[in-house]
Amino acid sequence: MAHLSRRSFLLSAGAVAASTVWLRSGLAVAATITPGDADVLLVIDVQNCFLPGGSLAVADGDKIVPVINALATRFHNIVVTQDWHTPGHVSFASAHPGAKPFSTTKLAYGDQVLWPDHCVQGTAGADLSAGLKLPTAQLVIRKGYHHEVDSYSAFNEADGTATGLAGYLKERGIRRVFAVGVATDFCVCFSAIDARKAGFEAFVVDDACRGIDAEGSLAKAWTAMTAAGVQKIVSADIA
Ligand code: VGL
Ligand code: ZN
Repeated sequence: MAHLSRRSFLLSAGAVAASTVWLRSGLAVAATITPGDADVLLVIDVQNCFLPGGSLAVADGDKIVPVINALATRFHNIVVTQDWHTPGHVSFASAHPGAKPFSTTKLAYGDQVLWPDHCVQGTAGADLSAGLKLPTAQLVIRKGYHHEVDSYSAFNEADGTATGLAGYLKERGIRRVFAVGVATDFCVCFSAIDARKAGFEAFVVDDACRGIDAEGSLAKAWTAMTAAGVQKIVSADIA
């Protein structure tokens, strides 16, 4: 024990939750998160439709692929999501005569942004990016497959229906969820907040995400995530 470094002392003291630890001296020291058996990397919607060239492309979405691949080597548990819509899905503007993409409509469960057609089941656009290298991923969970209900969140559809992910993670003893992927302000945000609601600690690895950022949606998402207790970290915080 005499040779414990300051970092491992802090880790063993259980003091490390995020990227910085403040010592009583007022000094801030960088701390690292070392993923263990109770941690999962949740890789959200890194699908062709959301990457440059796709029908609902997120700017620089491709830049996160190598960051996620590197993070994946650190995690014992990895779950991947796919947005997985029926043809003519209720979230598509094309399903609402006269409606423009990125407009909003009211559905039974609340406000719904109407998107360009994207991530239709079984199409190349719905495939995970070919650059994503996640050989150790344990589960692929699909969402948004109910024709009349959208699902930004990996945990709950827009009408509240559970996807089963919370039960899966709990049965596997997972306590902390590290969310990455696209879009920060939609599927990552809703998933991270629902992770908190389901009782998990939730982290968003900011440099492993990109947002759509329509009309201030990215700033709004961070306000909501912070209020829900979601912690913003960067990939360098994980080793
Ligand atoms: C998403 C809009 C529509 C996302 C999915 O993955 O963030 N955004 N469907
Ligand atoms: Zn979608």
